[in-house]
Amino acid sequence: MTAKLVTVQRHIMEQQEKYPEATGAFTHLLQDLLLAAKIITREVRRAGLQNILGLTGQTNIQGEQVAKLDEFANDTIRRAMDHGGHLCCMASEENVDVIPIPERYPKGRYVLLFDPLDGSSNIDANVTIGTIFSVYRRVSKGTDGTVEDCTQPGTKQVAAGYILYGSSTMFVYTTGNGVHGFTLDPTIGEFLLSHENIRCPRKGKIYSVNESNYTHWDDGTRRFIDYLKETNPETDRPYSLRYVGSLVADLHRTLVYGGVFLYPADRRNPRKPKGKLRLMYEANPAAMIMEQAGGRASTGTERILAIVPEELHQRVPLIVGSQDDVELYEKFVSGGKAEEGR
Ligand code: P6P
Repeated sequence: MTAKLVTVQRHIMEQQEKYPEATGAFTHLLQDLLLAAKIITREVRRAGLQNILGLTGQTNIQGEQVAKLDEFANDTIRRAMDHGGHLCCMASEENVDVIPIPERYPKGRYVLLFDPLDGSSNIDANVTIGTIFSVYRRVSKGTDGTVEDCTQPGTKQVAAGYILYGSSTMFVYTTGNGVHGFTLDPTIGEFLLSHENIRCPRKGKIYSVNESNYTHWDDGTRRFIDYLKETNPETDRPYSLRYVGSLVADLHRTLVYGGVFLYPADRRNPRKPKGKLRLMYEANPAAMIMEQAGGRASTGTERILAIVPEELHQRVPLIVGSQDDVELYEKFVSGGKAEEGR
C-alpha cells in the first residue's frame, strides 16, 4: 500500500484543528521554524565543501564573514522567528541570556527554546547533528518575555521536537498527540510524512552511553551497565552498545529501535556533577518526545518533565528510552536488583 502524501504543513494544520481555540499562531510559528530548518539543512549539507568552495570558515569567496555552522544556525532561527508576532521571547543554548523580540516587531503568546545545532563538534567527521526545540505558552504579563517564561517545567511544553541532519533531513515533532516524523524531499523542498505516530518499543536491546565516564558514575549506574552486558535471558544475548555522541542521532535511534540512552551524573567530575546535557534545551524536549511515543525519561530518581527549573542553562542527568529499560535503571539506582526489574 503506498503511503499517503502529506506535507508537514498540512499535518500541523490538522493538529491545530484538534484545538478549537487555536488561532493559527502556533501553526505559523512551526512553519517559521521549518523555514529555518531548510536553510540550516542547505548549509549543513555544504559544510564539507567549505575549503573547496573557499568557505574557509572565516571569510567566503565574496569576502563575507562566514560564521561557524552553529552560530549560523543560531542566527538563522532567530531571524526566522523574531518577526512573526507569535513569540514574546526566545532562549538558545548558544546565548547566555533570554533573547528578546526586537522593539519593532509585535509580541506573541509563545516562547521558543532551542539548541540550534546540537553535536556541532561532530561536523568535521560528517556525523549526524541536529536542532532541538521546545515551545511553551508565556506566563509573564508584561510586554516582553522574561526568564520566567523560559524556565517552566517540561510538562508545560505545548510542542517539542528536533530536526535531524542525517543521511536525510528529518523533522520529528509532537504537540501532545503522538510523535510524527517527516523527511525532506530536497527536489521539492517539502517535508513529507514518513513516520506517522512513532512508538518506542516497550523494551529494547541497545544501550547508548559514553562508557569512558564509567569511573565517574555512581554504583547503581555501573551495576546497571554491567548487567546489560550479561546475557539477557529474554534474548539470550547481551545488549548491544551504540553511541554516536550526537544527542539527536542517539535519541532518534532509541525512539525508533528502542533501548536506553544515558548521560548520567558524573558526581566525581567537577565539570559535569549533574551530567552534561541541559534541561531546557535537550532533556525536556527529548522527554516530551519519548513520553509521547510511549517511552520514559528520568534522571534516575525523578521524571524529567516534572523538574522545576532553577536556571536557564542548568544540566541534568538524562536516562531516556524504552519504558522497561528506563524503569530497570531506576530500580538499580534505588539500590534494587535486576531480578526485581525483570
Ligand atoms: P560526550 C554533543 O556535544 C552533546 O551535547 C550531545 O549532543 C551528546 O549527546 C553529548 O554532548 C556527547 O557528550 O561527553 O559523550 O562527548
